[in-house]
Amino acid sequence: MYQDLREFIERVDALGALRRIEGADPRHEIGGITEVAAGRADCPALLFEAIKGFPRGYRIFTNATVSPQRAALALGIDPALRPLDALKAWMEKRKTLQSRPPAVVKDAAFLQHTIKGNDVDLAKFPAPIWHRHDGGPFIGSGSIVIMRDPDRGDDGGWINASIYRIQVHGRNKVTVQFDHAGRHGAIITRKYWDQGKPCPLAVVNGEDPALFIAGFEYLPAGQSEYEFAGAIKGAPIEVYPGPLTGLPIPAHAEIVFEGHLPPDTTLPEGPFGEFTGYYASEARPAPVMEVAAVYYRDDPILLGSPPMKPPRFHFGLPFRAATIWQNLEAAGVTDVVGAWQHVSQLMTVVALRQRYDGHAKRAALVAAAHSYMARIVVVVDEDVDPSNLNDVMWAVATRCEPSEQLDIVRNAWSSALDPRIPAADKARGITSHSKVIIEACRPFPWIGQFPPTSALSLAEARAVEEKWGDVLK
Ligand SMILES: Cc1cc2nc3c(=O)[nH]c(=O)nc-3n(C[C@H](O)[C@H](O)[C@H](O)COP(=O)(O)O)c2cc1C
Ligand SMILES: [Mn+2]
Repeated sequence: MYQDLREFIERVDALGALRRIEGADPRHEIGGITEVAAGRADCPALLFEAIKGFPRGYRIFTNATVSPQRAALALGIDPALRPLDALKAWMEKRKTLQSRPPAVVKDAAFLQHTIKGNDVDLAKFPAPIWHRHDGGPFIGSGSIVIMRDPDRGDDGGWINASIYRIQVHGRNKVTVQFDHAGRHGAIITRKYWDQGKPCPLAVVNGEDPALFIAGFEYLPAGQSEYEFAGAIKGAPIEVYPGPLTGLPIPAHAEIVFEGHLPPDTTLPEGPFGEFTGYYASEARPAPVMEVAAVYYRDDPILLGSPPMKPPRFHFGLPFRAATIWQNLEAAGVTDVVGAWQHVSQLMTVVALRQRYDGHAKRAALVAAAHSYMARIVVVVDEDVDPSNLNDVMWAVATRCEPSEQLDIVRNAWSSALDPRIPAADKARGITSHSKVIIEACRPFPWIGQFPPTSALSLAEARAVEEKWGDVLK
């Protein structure tokens, strides 16, 4: 397994999936190149070097895990697996993950350079303006925010380490955006602020991809993303206590900020292009971090992961579909052969071998319940590859009679980011939407009479590919 971001980049290079780009402008251009690359079938990872206006050594890495292959690599799963097989391998691995507490080490690569107090000037680092109408430069688009729950337990307290975007507002000020008050970072901040105390935190820009993945997972409060990342890697995350805050900071991190959020202090944050492909809101108040110290490695690499218009997404394997798949099994829904998400999580597909009438709907309702912001939930038979949108739409167009096999679930789980919820409704606190369930399965009562398919089965197609694939290259 790779040790840190640098080793991960080496592995990506060895797979032939890295492109080095010189001379790009952090204002719009780095974001634009990232978006175009992410929309291509080969979807390369990008290492921006010699960035316009900055010394050569300051680098930005984007599209890290946007392809299925690199998402698998980051999880320690064979990158040669087909996407659905890779997601299944992750679902199986996730079920039995062994939590690994971080290990405290005596030195840290990020201590190679330190800037403190009045010398802090964040303009030293290239912070892109990712999308045309963003409210400013965002140094953190895939950065991890580290905080300690002030209600300390015997083990020194719960450390939360998840992804919240970071906008730069001046020499030593950044904002941290919590999407809603239930985010663990928001809950912890509130606990300090309610006592009239500043909330200490560290921001890690350029972290281990396993931490990037852990930072996206919905883990319960009290559980540390560090332990989940250690579990992915099968080895503890090495941490070094921050010189000012004592917070455990990944020793191999590229660029680290340490500081605090002064009580009840905010600045207007955003707008920022969202993963739906829209701007969700105008600038809104967000907590302000006063950056007291910056640490960085030689030739530091910022990990950038801007939200982009679908189908581009931070992760080329739909991790939340793996959780849905796991939940279906845990709920007793048998014979699920696959789950996937398209349109950047906005559409969920479940494939299963129907055993009884109502089986498909049972799966659909569980999947719909767990589909954040997805308006479309589709169930297909076992012969349809849920990761292939063409196959899925073929099933929809040939097996689903709309007058019989569509259902609408109202007031279901969405978000303030949903572009289709009217602003006036959002102002009244509405963040739910409706979901359509499309049963694109052969109707169970006459499944035996359904016309047989003429195309190769998935297994037959694979056998042909194995024997004849080279001729077709
Ligand atoms: C690249 C990326 C950027 C994200 N940006 C934000 C953000 O700015 N604010 C936010 O609240 N959640 C953001 N998220 C989602 C959270 O990181 C995710 O829901 C996480 O589970 C929240 O962690 P928590 O449960 O510890 O609060 C982002 C996720 C990714 C992958
Ligand atoms: Mn958390």
